[in-house]
Amino acid sequence: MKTLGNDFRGFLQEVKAKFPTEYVEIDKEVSGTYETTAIVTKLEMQKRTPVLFFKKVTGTDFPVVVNACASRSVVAASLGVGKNDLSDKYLHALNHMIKPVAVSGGPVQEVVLTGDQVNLKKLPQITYHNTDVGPYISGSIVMAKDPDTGSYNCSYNRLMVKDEKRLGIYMTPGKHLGQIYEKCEQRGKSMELAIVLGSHPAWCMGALFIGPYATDERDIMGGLMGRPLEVIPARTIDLQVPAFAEIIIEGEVVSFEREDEGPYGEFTGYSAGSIKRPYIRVKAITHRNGAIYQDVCGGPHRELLLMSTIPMEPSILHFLQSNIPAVQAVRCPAPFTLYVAIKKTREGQAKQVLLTAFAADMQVKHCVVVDDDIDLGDNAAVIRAIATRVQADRDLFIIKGVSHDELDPSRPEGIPASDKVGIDATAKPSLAKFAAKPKVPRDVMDRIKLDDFVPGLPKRQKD
Ligand SMILES: Cc1cc2nc3c(=O)[nH]c(=O)nc-3n(C[C@H](O)[C@H](O)[C@H](O)COP(=O)(O)O)c2cc1C
Ligand SMILES: [Mn+2]
Repeated sequence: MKTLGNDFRGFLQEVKAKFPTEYVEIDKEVSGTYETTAIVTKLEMQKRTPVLFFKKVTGTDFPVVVNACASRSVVAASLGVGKNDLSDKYLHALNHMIKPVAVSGGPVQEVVLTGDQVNLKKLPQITYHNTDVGPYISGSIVMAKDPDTGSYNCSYNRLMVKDEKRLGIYMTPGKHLGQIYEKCEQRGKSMELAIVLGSHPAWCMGALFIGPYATDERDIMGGLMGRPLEVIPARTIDLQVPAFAEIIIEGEVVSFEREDEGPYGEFTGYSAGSIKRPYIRVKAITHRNGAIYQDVCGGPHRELLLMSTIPMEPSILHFLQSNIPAVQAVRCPAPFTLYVAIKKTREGQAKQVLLTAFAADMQVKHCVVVDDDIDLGDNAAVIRAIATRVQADRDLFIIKGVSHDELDPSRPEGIPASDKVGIDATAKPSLAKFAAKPKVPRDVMDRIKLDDFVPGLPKRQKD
């Protein structure tokens, strides 16, 4: 099946045509200060997450799109599959990456603004929540290069609009962009960045791959699209940029300088305060004619959580399975939490899986391993496995003070580390030898017809 469009605007046109209930254009003027978030929040309260196209946002000429990746079926359709095949599609892309291709020109440079023409305040100024220090850009893919190997990295990093030409940036220490920045600082060089706005969902999902430092996420974007990402040289920095993006901000992170960044309402559902962090000097803004500004609502909203988990689950599954084939499935049910299902082949294997899971991504803080008779989508079933298959002294371990996301609000003051908890909730010594599960015999289930005994009852009853 084909992807929905080849770029952001092509995707939007096809969603509008093919999924009319998942796409809304809003004519009425809306403010970027809390109002777009209020609309997203009110719709989420009704379990609705359509793509929202705001035609007129106060103070800017750019229309704003939120929720491009807020529905699993729309993201799946954008990659040419049904929603149950999303994880398999991602795994396939990891095994069939496609490198970017240089093209001779692209619409993203139809308008080029440099020097005094650079003004971040002309872009939509979106403030999400009352704890945010001010407007942020949070729907952009940040691209940078390793200073030694030249290999590219892509990630999402919130950007605080400080003035016309400066952006604060939050790079989780230990994640790849932070590592590139550390290397650049050690060499006394600034780190050049291309900030990409208006990305096809395949680019978004590719950028959010969790895995080795050396993997170029653009190759996964290609794998997901089934065609290479087309790139052209940026105008003021030594980086390639996607030719068919909507807007590119070119800039550099200045070495050794720090300024306050935050507070900002985070994906954890908390606002962890303001910390001295690096900032970006913007050198150019380029964009398409009639460029569309892509936004992702900050904080624990549906789009951000889905964007994180859709790529995270197959990325971690890929890593675990390539080390331990007994691993069958994974799920990230909450921030910093991972469930893994295994078909256990020997004693001690679940603990080996736990140790490997902590190595898969530093954000894994609490990990539970269960047998594959447990449906990971059913939290109650996982909790029941913990209740009935775990003896804490035997099956639970804590590794104290391990590197972790500093946005964990429970971590000790000033220390970017957390205690990691592993729970082996598999049946011991094996599922086959564990206490029997009671069942009505198969032949009786087949023989008994409800209507013969309790006719006329409504099919479903409220609890
Ligand atoms: C909408 C959104 C916003 C994010 N904001 C940040 C951020 O501000 N800082 C950060 O370090 N990671 C942020 N992340 C998570 C990273 O983008 C993600 O962990 C990415 O895979 C890191 O790239 P890397 O594996 O190449 O280091 C965000 C993710 C999403 C979906
Ligand atoms: Mn990376």
